[in-house]
Amino acid sequence: MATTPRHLALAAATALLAATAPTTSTAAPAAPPAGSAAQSAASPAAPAPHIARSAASPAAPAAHLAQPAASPALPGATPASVPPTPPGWALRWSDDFTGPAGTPPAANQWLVDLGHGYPGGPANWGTGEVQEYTSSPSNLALDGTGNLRITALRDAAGRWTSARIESRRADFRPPAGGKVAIESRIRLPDVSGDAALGYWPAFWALGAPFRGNYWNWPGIGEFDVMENVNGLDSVWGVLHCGVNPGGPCGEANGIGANRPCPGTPCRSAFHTFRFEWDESTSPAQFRWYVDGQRFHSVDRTRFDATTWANMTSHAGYFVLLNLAIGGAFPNGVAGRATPTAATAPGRSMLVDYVAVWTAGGTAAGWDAYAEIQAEQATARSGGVAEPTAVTRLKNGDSLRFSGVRFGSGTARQFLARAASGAAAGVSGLVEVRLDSPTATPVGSFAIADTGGWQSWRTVPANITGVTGTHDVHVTFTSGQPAAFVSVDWLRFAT
Ligand SMILES: [Ca+2]
Repeated sequence: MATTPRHLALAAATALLAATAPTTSTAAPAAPPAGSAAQSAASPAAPAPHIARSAASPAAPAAHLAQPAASPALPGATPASVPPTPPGWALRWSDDFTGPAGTPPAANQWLVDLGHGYPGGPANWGTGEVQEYTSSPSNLALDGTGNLRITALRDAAGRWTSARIESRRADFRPPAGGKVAIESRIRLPDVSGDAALGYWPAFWALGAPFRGNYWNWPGIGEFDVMENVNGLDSVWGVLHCGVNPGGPCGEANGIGANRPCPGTPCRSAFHTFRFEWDESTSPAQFRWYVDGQRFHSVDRTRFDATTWANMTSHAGYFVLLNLAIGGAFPNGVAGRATPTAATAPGRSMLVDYVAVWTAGGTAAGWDAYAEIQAEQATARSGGVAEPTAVTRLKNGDSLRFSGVRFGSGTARQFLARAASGAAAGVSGLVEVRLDSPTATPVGSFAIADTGGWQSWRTVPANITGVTGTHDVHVTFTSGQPAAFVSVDWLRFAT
């Protein structure tokens, strides 16, 4: 996406015309008209919170659930799913957007941005875009066939609404010496010509320190995996970094490249957009792909050490999906203000999946003393893998975590965040074993009903001292066949 506090950089307004024709190889978002800065000063705060948990929005009426036919799949809305993880890679996070038509994206995966900016952040999301983001199912909903649908709408008064979501997780980065891939399969809004003026769909990522600050852009880094404006058959990949204006990323444009979508126009079919941050190469490299074809890359050698550290040495990145209307980028490419009276409302961006994988690295495995997420187990037998936990574990089930590093300290305690909605009389043991699922447990705790499957508590257990690196097997033992525990995460302590 474009950027954020960019619009406050008055000096950058002169760069507006730098973003021109869609064939310009480095045309990325340009600065908005200087007038937007005045708007920002005049509207210091919006009345409503701008980020809300999607769970906080009103639930869709039950009627929505019973009427998937009311949301017919759009042309090209071929159901698909997160592709299999290739050898050497590990799936770190994903959402397939599976669920009933009209329902919101999973609240435990996504934050829903609302209004015209973050609380205390720049107006118009820093880009000059004009729409209001909402959590209304008419703007933001699953389509019932495995896609997220974001739709731009215009009311009778000419006001635009749309939607923007961002991942709760903000730790997407390569393991030391490895690489991370951030990928989504998207069908862009099916609109072109004058009817498309102002449409600005994007799939992108921002550095974790941006969340809650909102004024440290672009130093914290921004990877625009896919941007598209005005219905053109073009995908832009852009890196933003350093300072604004100017700096090593040439802000506010950033370092970008663009090309048409392979085979079919971006707006006519699903295409796969992928970004890789590769620390296994020398120099390290950022790469952009569409349908597996690389169209942009940026090497670490372009940056001074401080700029590189500022965008790569934090906790990682969170991903965003949005459909903006108007703003600096579409204006700059169109050479005029957008949207116009000819812009057609009601067109949707369809997102089949978002997935993040990592590969390689010297830090494979787990730090025993950090939270080890149950759903990321190297192997699982039984239970149900959900986005943030493994649920409904029962007697005989197990989880394996390969390469848990205890280091030189001696771990003497095991802790797990667990919940149980087991019936009266049902209980079981959560056991830790090293290097074999049948080894004698080094420790365990018993658990029964905690008050429900969502009533989480952190349960400690003493273990015999452990050092070094081991495969940790967590096994579940009960005298009853019913599920007795769900596990969110586990960790060790000295
Ligand atoms: Ca899907």
